Amino acid sequence: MTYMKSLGAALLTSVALSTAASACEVTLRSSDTHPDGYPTVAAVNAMGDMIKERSGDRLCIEVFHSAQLGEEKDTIEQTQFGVIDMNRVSLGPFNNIIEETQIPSLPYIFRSVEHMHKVMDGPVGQQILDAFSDHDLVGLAFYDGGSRSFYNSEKPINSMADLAGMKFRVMQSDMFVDMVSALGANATPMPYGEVYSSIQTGVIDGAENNWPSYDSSGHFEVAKYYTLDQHLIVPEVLVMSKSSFDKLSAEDQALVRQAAKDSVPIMRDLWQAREKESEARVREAGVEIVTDIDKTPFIEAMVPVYEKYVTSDTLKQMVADIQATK
Ligand code: GTR
Repeated sequence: MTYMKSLGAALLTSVALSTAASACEVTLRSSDTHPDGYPTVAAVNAMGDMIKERSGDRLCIEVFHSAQLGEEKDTIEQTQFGVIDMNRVSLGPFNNIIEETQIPSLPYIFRSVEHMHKVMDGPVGQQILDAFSDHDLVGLAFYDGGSRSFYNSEKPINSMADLAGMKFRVMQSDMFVDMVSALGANATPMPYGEVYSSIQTGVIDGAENNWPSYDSSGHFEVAKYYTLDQHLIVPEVLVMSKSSFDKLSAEDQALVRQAAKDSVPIMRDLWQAREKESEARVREAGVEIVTDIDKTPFIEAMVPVYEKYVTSDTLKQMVADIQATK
């Protein structure tokens, strides 16, 4: 009898558990190129916890980290098609598709990370989020991507002249190809996942990125010269597929939008901590870092890039608004 009772209880428990585990009515599949634990991945996971709790366990997010769903450019297309529900990406790979995203991706457009936060949290940021809706996407929130600088396997870069003729990988954005050319070097656009082996085999001399990516990608192992020229402060963005978004009730749409916004301060805190950790880790690994670099020639060299990409009145106004943001 006792045995039967406990068997029954065990069965009941296991039924309860499996119901709990499958309680999510909708699970949004979200893509990220970074490994588990990276601030962007952790922030979307935190957002997932929020929507699960706030929806009474109906709505969930599953983050596919480490480029499990593909490289950024491909996952963006799949998000537009509704094959992927959510995506956390840099604004860089959107540059060729949505022209407004080029503006916060312009070299040296932001004076500091604080300036970038002020702009992206304000009307210009909203204008960019709204621009996604013409491209089968819903812009939810911006995340941090620190500042990006050049690293290479050949030599320390102490001035712009040292870049002459070198070959760097850039994100798949025409504007970044022109940026590197304007600095006197050559650019090869390629997916993030191909960079390590391309540096290792000498196909390229180096690439450019922030501390956490330089660290987590292992690029510092094959490119040990890092120069803090900080040419880009490109925000990252969390988007949702319009077709997935349209399937949600108005109430759930509001819930998703709010949780995305609520994940931003979490992301910023994680980012700040991770930048320090990553810097310490790569310094410890013996990377040679050039911090004392005159950025003036770099900034001056960007004039033709601005002329080529800041063309319409709308884009010019966005640049003016950013520069006027204190
Ligand atoms: C990282 C960014 C990624 C990806 C990568 C790259 O800093 O977080 O989304 O864009 O750079 O260079 O491809």
